[in-house]
Parts: sequence; structure tokens; C-alpha cells
Amino acid sequence: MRKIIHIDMDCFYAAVEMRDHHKYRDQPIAVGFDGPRSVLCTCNYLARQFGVRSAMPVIQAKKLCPQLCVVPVRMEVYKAVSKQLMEIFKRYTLQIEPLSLDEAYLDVTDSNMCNGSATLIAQHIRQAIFDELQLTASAGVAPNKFLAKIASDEQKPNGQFVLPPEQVAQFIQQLPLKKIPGIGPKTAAKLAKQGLLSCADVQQFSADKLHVIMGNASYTLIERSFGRDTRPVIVDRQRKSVAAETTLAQDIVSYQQCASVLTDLLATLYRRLGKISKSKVIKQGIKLKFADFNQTTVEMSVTAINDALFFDLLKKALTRANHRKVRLIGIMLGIQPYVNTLKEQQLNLPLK
Ligand code: TTP
Ligand code: MG
Repeated sequence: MRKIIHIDMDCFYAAVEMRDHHKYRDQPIAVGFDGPRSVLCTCNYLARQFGVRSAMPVIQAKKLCPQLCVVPVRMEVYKAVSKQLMEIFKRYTLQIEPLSLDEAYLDVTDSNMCNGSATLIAQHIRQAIFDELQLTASAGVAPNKFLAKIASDEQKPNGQFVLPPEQVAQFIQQLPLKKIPGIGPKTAAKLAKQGLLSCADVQQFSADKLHVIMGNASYTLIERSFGRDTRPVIVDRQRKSVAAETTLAQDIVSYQQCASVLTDLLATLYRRLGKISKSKVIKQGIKLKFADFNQTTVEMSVTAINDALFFDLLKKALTRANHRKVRLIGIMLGIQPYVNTLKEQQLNLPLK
């Protein structure tokens, strides 16, 4: 049986801002660009009491909480804190899979730290984060990644939840399906229509019927519903994509307008691609978000990057507009991480 810890910082960007600016400590704050059309990155727990949430448009958040203070994003600071965080993790194990700036899985199955107790390791890590970074984190300890991630949310903020293997069967029963990563509001609604709300419901449901509803994703859902997840903690996950996107200052309609934005985005994309220049491009894609907040993506497999293709994909995506204006344009490259060929590895061998 494995021992996995999932660590997730509490209201990460907002917590960093409260740490660095004492005046924000006792007021509802959110982090984001304070424009009429922007959405929030996150908010502190005081703001959450008003119903404010991540990814909420600023306008809506201010309706819910008129005194909300929207603090500008300081991405460089969050990145630096994230590096410090990873350094703390490394003292306990090298089996680390970062998921984002503020979140990681740690596999401590073979760790001898804290007498091999995953619970104690998680406690020590959270204490070190508090002492050294003046920030709080929550942790979940469980036999696999899926359960550890669910567990870290159970006692948020500044809490820890341990799910021992013998309690998994009981715990998973009443877990709402919408808490399973990958089950978004649309899928959850589809499942609810069939009377499927909790993992227990899925456990008792016909696998064939579920396949009709969800296709191949049904296999994973059944696994998760029984608390099973065999995915390993992947150290050094390589980038699989590069992207650039922009929310427009004003919604636009014409292909010409979109194409001009696309040209700017291409420059950003090339800059980002340049940093991982040895990667092979295998896919290109366009994303459009329309004025009603629905979005569409068009992708195509390629063997090398092709600028003109982006404009063709844009045209195709625009055929789905149905008279809706465009509010956001994004472009994406799927990449195959660079792998040393055997020859290069040999060349890189240290001289004896
Ligand atoms: P999360 O861990 O999802 O959220 P959080 O740390 O703010 O709050 P919680 O206590 O619930 O964990 O995301 C980490 C950071 O990523 C968050 O501080 C800001 C950023 N983020 C966005 O920029 N946009 C988003 O939609 C989300 C969800 C997060
Ligand atoms: Mg977090």
C-alpha cells in the first residue's frame, strides 16, 4: 500500500498578499486585474464568506461583496514562494509531482523520515511552511493520489486529513461525484439526471449504462468510485503544451479583428516556445470564448509548427460563433518533450 500526501496552499495568491501587506489581513480581498472584464484568480477566506470564488468576474464578485479589495497579481512573487515550497518538500522526499505553483503530490511510501509516518511528515511540512514562509497549507494523506487530493480539501484551511486504507471504503460512499477531479458541473449534471450523485450511486449502477452516458471516461469514474487510483507520482513532469491567450478589452466579431489579435498572440507563443526550443511541435489549437462565456476549441495534429494553420483554425472556430461575439482568444501548441537520443547521451557521458 502506498502513502501519498497531497499538499495545497490555502488561498495561495491572496495569502501571499496578506502576508506581505498587513492592511489586507482583516478585510475581504481578491487577487486579479481590477478591470471591468477581468476574472479573479483567487480570494481570501473572508471574501469566500460572501460567495466570492476563483475565476469569478470582478463585477459579479463586487456585487456579492461591495467592500472587496481587488489586489493586483504579483506572479513573480508567487513563483518565488513556490520554489521555496518545493525546497521544503525536497527535505522529506524526492518523489514530488508539482501540479501547480501551490500544489504537489508527494510519495512517501519509502521515506524513513518521521519514523515512516506519512501523517507526521505532512505535519512537519506544514509546520515548516508556516515557520519559514509565514503561510498555511492543508494536507491530505491517503493510499493514492485521487484520495489524497480529496483529503487535502476536507480540513481546509490550515488543516490535515488522514484517510487510512481501512477507512477508504466507508469514506468513499458518500463522496459527491462533483468532488472527483475531472467531473465538472456539466458532467455532474448529466450524472445527476440518472440519479447518480455519490460514489455509492456509481458503485451500484450498471457499468454498461454508465458507458453509454460517459463513454470511456466511465472506466475511470468506476475506479474512483471505489477509491482506486493506480497513477504513480510522476517526478519531473515534462511540459506537454505551450499556450497564450488574451481576454479582449471589448468583444469582437469579425475575422479580421480576431486575426490581428492572433498575430500578437503568435509573438507571445514563439517567445514561450523559445524557452523550450528543443521540443517537437505535434499539435496546434485555437480556443475562442464567446460573450456568453461558452468556449470552443479546434485542434489539429501537425509535424511542425505552421503559422497559417492557426488562421485556418480560427476561421473554423468562428463558424461556431452563431452570432455571438468573441471575448477571449487563445492559441496552443501540443509538444513532445525533448528526449536525448542515445547518441547524445553517449556524447554527454563524463570522461573517465
Ligand atoms: P487553488 O489551490 O485552486 O486555490 P487557492 O490556493 O487560492 O485556494 P484554496 O485554499 O481553496 O486552495 O489555486 C492556487 C492558485 O492558483 C490561486 O491562489 C490562484 C491561482 N488560480 C487562478 O489564477 N485561477 C483559478 O481559476 C484558480 C482556481 C486558481
Ligand atoms: Mg490552494
